[in-house]
Amino acid sequence: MRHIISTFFILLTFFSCNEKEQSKTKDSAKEEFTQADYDFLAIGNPEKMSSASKRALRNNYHKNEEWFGTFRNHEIKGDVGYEKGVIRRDPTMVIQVDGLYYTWYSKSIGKTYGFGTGDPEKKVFPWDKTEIWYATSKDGWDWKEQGVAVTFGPKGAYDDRSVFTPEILEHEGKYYLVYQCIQFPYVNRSFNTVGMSIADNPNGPWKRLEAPILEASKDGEWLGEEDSRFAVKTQGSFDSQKVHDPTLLYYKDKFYLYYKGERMGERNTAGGREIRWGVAIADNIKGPYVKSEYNPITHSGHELCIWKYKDGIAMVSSADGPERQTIQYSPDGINFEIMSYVNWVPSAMGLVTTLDNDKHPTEALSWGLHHLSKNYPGEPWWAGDQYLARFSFSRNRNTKAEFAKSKSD
Ligand code: AAL
Repeated sequence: MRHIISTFFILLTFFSCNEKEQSKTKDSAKEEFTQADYDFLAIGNPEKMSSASKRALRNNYHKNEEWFGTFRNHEIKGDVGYEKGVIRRDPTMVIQVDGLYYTWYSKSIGKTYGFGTGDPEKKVFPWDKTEIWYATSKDGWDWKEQGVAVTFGPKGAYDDRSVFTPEILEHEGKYYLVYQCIQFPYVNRSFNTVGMSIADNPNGPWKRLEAPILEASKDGEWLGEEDSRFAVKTQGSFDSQKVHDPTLLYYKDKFYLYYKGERMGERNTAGGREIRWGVAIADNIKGPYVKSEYNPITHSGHELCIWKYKDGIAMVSSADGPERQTIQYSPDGINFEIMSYVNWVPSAMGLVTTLDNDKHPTEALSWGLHHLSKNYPGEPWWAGDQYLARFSFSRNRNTKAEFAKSKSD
């Protein structure tokens, strides 16, 4: 009997503690919002809230004012603007060395034919048979092309067909280019890899690593023999076919290699392509890079645009998925939340690394480079040319002073 009574008291204590815990959680959830929040959002009666009002409170948009703004496009001068028959695309971040701005990008010359020509030597995409070139500028407007930085690897190597979509990281006096690689032949079912080249000077010479630093997970299963990347038995992980747009950041004493993944048998979702991002983390800059167990870390976006802000990581999600055209922030580099929505996102943004990122949430976006496309009537999109341009981001004019200034502009 004594036994039964003591068990009863233990259970009673457990349930009353648990109830206290629960009501504490409920209270703290309630306490997150103040009368000022309700007033700002014009919520007259917090006991009777519509879904939209609850979402507005939960998503905090009224507190994220400083993350909103507008992108604009600007033409640049010099060698890397529009040139017929020349592809210049996917610029890296813009770094500054000895007073000169540097950027690297994919460059190729010659007609694109698409897949299925029967000739494996023919260029299939604008970024096929592409090398990594670089340009410099004194003012960020007038750019001078300097030449090739990284070319294809030797025949039979992982990078013997195309090296493209580079990103740059300067770390402890050395320069690291990370980029996509394709091995011959380039077919619809090609799996791509991420390569790395290292230099002591931004003008090179660049030394490539013998092996890629990241590979597609290849854990889906193709259906049939036809070269279709949509015919699959199983799709596999979010990055089963492609690891794209590598972007390397030094963060919390480790190297964070962010990338875009594409699955075998890609589907459409939310009116766009099935695109997700992942991250692979290493202690040593040359790897091994270990894919995070939390991947995928986004369910939207296209070319990566990612930067350090305060203790966390911020990013712009561009073209695809339900969260396209948003700016997001994560306190730990893994768990991103939407902070704002934007009207239009430039393609393949290369941010400027010398800006004072912590000054303002969108300071890192003040200006940078991106690419534009020129398509020709009657030709498919992939037969068009791409060229570099400059973007800027201006904050919404919503303080009284800014509004007054905007009227006098
Ligand atoms: C871009 C990027 C990658 C793709 C191709 C060239 O938008 O996502 O770089 O491979 O298109």
